[in-house]
Amino acid sequence: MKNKEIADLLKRMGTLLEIKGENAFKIRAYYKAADNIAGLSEDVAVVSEEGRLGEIPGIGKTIAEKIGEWLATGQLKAYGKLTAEVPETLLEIVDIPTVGPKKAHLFFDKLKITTIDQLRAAATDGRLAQLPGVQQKTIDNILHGIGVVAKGMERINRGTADQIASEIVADLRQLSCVRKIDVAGSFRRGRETVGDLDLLAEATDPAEVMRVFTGLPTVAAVQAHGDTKSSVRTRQNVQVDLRVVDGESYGAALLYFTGSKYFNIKLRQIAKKGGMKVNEYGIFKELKNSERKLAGQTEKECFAVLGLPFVPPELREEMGAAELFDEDQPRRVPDLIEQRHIKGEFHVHSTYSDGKNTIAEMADKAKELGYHYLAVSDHSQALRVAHGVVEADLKRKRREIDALNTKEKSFGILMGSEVEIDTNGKLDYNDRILSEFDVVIAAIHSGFQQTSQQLTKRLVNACRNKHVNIIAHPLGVHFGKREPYDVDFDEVCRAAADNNVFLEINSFPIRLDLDSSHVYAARRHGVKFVINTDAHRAEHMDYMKFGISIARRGWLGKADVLNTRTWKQVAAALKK
Ligand code: DGT
Ligand code: CA
Ligand code: CA
Repeated sequence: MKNKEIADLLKRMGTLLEIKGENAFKIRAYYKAADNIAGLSEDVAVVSEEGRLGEIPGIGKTIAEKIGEWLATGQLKAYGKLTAEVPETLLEIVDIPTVGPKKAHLFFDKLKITTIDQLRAAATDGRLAQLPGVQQKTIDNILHGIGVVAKGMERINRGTADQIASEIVADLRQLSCVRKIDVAGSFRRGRETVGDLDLLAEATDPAEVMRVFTGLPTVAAVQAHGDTKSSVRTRQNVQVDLRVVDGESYGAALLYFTGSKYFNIKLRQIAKKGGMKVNEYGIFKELKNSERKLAGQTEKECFAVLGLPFVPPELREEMGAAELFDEDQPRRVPDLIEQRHIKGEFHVHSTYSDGKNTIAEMADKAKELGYHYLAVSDHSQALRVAHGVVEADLKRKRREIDALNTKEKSFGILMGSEVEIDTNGKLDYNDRILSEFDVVIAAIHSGFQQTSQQLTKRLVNACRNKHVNIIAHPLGVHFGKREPYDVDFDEVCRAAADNNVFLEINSFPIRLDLDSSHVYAARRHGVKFVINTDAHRAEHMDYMKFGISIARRGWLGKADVLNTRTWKQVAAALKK
């Protein structure tokens, strides 16, 4: 389906028109059309072919023609004309935190700024400061934002990495000469962001694998093309390395290329003490004038000959791994949480706020995933941009949930809410309303610029409210836009643990918040966790796997996570 591509194109047009300073009607038309196509369950190509584009709300004749042109030719003349006037690089400027289309228009209109470099220059040489309404604080925020964006471009988020890796792996798996293929590196260790992708394969015809790999449609440039090793850059500008090795060495190579570097060094030290040597070909016993291979085929036997327990990839980091190998008192390898333990989740949205699917549709997806329960937690009233639910609509939502539940025996829909914590730490619904939800999630969506003390106080206040069960995305991370808040995390953890509040691991790929290092730290404070997806569409519930990776990297077992329990156990665990 081309829906997403078309929606993106229309949204880009809307933004560029806004920067150009077109009239508001025209701009809104593009945004609205983009939104409605993104939310369409049908293939827009089919709708277009059947001449039904006009039936989609917000799509008039002009936009319908443009969609038709793009579907037929893969191009849009109007877009080419527009970007000749307002270059596409302006879209990068709009994406800088605190900038947006209005400021981009101002900078473009008054200073002819079209690139991030030009904006940085104008911010530092004093030209921005001369524009109307631009304060020093605005300029500081923009410079900080440019730094965050630059950092975000160095690494890719896990969602993007997952998409690229699964496509390439699926393509290569189809070759009959490929016997095994795995993604190694930081991706296999479950990291929240990935520098590049490292693939490893066993194949009877390595040259054929290299030929197909370097010729994949997603490849934009081939950086190296060897007999058993190649590197490419994809169209999204992500580097992917692929190595083909013998079956005899597959386990050793997987171990080596999974890393981390720190972990590999540790293994080498341990091997050395036992008169052994580790490299990507195997584990060897060092003899007087020769060496003997002890293991290499599987990772498991490599660990075994080193006298070590199998260490799951997520734990092969500096954080924690040193303790696993402590000589006097090695820490036991924990039983980590697994995806199959998840019995439901608490943070998904429906059409009651800014979700694209109805409660019933979200519930169907949850059942498909084998869940026993699902809390539908829409935004609260103050979050207007996300159509927060006003009090009158809460009754309607409750009735709808009750009606759906009477038809079910083994699945329960819960009435939740994602309630705004305002800039003073007050919640957006009063206690009477809050007491009527089955589960209450508190969250911050505004006032990110506050001081560390203020932000800490807001989170702590929310924990102390007698109805709050969960703090959503506790550190406000937004990939490429916002770094974690600078809060007193220890204090937040204490407040959560003391008030029986669960900290969320938000699995949405641009959030991944808490991240694994904060999970690891919070667990030591006795904090309990919940893994949610923050789904705004049914298919977003598949993001659960990203949250599981973070939980595993943070050393969490099944018992540390609320949504591994049955609903009955959950109800008891939520009592404050
Ligand atoms: P990334 O790509 O920055 O997210 O992180 P990694 O861990 O995937 O790092 P990468 O792609 O440079 O290398 C993949 C693995 O290969 C790494 O985790 C361990 C192994 N490796 C790479 N270079 C070295 C090295 O110089 N020494 C050792 N012992 N291992 C290495
Ligand atoms: Ca890598
Ligand atoms: Ca690499």
